[in-house]
Amino acid sequence: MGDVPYALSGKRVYVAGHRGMVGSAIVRRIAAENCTVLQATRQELDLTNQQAVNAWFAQNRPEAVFLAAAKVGGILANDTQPADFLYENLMIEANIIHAAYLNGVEKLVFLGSSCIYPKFAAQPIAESALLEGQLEPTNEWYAIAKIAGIKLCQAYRKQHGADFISAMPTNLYGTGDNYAPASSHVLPALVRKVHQAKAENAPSITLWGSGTPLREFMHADDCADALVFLMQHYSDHEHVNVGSGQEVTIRDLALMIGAASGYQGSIDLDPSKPDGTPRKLMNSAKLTAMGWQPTIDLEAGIARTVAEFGEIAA
Ligand code: GFB
Repeated sequence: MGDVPYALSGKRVYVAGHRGMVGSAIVRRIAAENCTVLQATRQELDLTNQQAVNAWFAQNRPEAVFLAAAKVGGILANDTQPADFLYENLMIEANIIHAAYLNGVEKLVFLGSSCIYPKFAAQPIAESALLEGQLEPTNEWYAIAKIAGIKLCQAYRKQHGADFISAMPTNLYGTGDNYAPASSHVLPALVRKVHQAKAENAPSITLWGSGTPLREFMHADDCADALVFLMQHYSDHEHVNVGSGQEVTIRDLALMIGAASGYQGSIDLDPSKPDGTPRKLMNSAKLTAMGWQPTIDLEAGIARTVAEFGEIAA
């Protein structure tokens, strides 16, 4: 473990957002790194409270930080709670990044999202597409907050020499995901819809929108592995895309989930719900050129997720 540019071994590592899907995957992943994992629940530390964050950092003295705490949600939650998505995410990232600087954190990885890119960016989307065009309106609030997070990392690097980097994952799913219908992302939403339709012998499930948008999916365990890899190996100004290259239409995703669940019903559409961006496949060549690859393909990840939801729902 000592042969990487920034080894976690022996370090005090704070995982902000450790109860979330990505944060919990990071905690599982770094169990193998011989480090001390620091975490604080929402009751113990309100990340939107600057004083509380500063006091926690001063007391706990983390050396490395994974900034995976955020207000997240699917297309409908983003579209209907713009103030929460903008305010909470700006506060969380500004408080943590500034406290990390004040307390001499050696390395910080900030987690963003592929929605930071323009709605009609050239595909696959390279890191250089940032700020080249208009954002997708359903999630521009979240996107603006995440762009500000990238810029905070760059600014503290430029002004103070802080080793703060940013990773932009594609659409994620996995263990510990949110399955609440009104706020979840599409993959867990469809796992739940198919499960229910099968249990009730319903003839069909209903997709929001047209079913034609394309999305790229990655399992949270792969994402956590990439984030640890970047913390260990990457130190530069520009953010890094974290994608799988596995892109499907929403309709095909529903068919894959149906097949994995043994559900034979048909697909209806609800055009009153938004489609969002038509396509957001990321170009992850920068990451793969460093020597990192995902290991969980979409079919295997869906099978695992369907099985996990079956246990939750039982
Ligand atoms: O995953 P999702 O909610 O978010 O939706 P985005 C992806 C696509 O799936 C959209 C369609 O075209 C939805 O209309 N869809 C079909 C559904 N049925 C459903 C359903 O039952 N539930 C949901 N949620 N979608 C999010 C951003 O965008 O992506 C966030 O809002 C974040 O900010 C995240 O960036 C990664 O992929 O459109």
